[in-house]
Amino acid sequence: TLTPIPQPHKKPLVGNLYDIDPAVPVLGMMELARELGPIFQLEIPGRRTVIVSGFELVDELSDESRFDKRVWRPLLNVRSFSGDGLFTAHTQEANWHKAHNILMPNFSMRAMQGYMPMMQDIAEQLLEKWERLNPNEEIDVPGDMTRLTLDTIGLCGFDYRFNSFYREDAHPFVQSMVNSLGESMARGRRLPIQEKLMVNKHRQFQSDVDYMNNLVDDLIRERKANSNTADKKDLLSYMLSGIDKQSGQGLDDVNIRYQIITFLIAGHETTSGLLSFALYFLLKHPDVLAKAYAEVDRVLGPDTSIKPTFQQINKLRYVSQVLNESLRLWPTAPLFSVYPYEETVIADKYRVDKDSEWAILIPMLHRDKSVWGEDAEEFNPDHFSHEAEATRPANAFKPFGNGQRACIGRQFAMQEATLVLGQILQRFHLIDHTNYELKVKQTLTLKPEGLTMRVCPRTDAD
Ligand code: MNH
Repeated sequence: TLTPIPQPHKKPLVGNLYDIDPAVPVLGMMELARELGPIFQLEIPGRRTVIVSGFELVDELSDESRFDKRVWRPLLNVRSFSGDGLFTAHTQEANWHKAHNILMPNFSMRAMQGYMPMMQDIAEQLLEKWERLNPNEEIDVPGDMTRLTLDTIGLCGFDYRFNSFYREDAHPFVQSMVNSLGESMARGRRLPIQEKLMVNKHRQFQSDVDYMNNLVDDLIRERKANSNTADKKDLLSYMLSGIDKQSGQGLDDVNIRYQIITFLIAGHETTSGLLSFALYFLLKHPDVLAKAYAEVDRVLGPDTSIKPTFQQINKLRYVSQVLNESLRLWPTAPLFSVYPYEETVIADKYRVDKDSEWAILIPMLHRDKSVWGEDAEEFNPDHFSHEAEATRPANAFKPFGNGQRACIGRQFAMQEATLVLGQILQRFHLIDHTNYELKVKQTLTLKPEGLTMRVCPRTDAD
């Protein structure tokens, strides 16, 4: 027998529009999930969204024979500047398959080894900046992490240097990207009548999109004009020369532009948030920090003049547990959406039709006590110990999404984050000089807003 899905009381005309703080919808959804349980729905005129966070339900929705990724409202808005790039393409679009097949080899183990020198190059810039700070200067953690991750994907992906560590303000590309992502999110909440009145917002949006397109089109043009294209082992060279064996076709220039914008967006905000949350948790958990220091000292040793190797980074098992545990409590891409190929029923009682939006609320999935235990709300990297990993069911940990539409950059992000976090710990004491209180900021992704810290060289204090 079918059961109705819990829903907060609906108001006339606006439905549940005001049940959630538009500045941080994920926090509002988390609150509602705590109140209403593992499944609930929200309605605003013309739109119904079912929000699922219980493990059993998510497990069923992860069945790829029945469900596919939905490019839902927020992503459809982003699509106006990332087009049919991998992230915002529908699975049925020819370009998704083509690009997926062409780009997968760029994320193999071997490819990861190839990115190491470039990742080290950018990490070095961050470390040198921090080493040169005066004792009382504070670090804007999300700011520097965004510099790091943007510059890393720029260099590894397109041999482009944003040189963010040589700028006070964000690179104009980041500004345009943040603006246009913000506007995309805002559009998801406006009523059609409100949307018509947003002339200035629309003009600004267009100018931001034009700026991004121009920068990227220049990159493509320059690379094509350059004869030694084939020597470069970055994403762009694969995009330009790769042939999909299945269709026998390559990617066209417009699609390549969308892919580059996609990788610049998908490839840096999330990893930057991950590193910021990880540093936040380390600042607040001295016991965990001590264990991480011990591992880094054992694996990397004290000599900071030697760059960590690929093999060493893979040995930083506890550091990667810290990162996974950060992604568990604050998965920086907190939602993804699915639809059923055919109308169906889940858990034998909830109807899933093809038109409503179904979203997986990852932060609450990751706090499901039936999987993670009574201490699910606590930060403890032992949630990712060998033993815990061996017994945890599949689909309980989904910070990178699901199945064939899961994150293509997962290993890239983890390698980058482990490298830089390992090196930060090798060199610095971390100081929570403001006694920071967590405030989560949501754009397309999550970040600890206003997190600052101080560092001092470990050699001085030990
Ligand atoms: Mn990433 C898809 C999270 C780092 C490039 N990424 C996804 C999805 C999640 C996600 C969740 C699935 C979204 C959906 O189902 O709608 N990604 C992350 C997180 C990090 C991350 C939490 C870092 C931490 N992502 C990266 C990096 C890159 C990247 C780094 C590039 C180098 N991600 C992508 C692309 C997709 C994606 C491209 C779309 C893949 C596809 O659908 O084919």
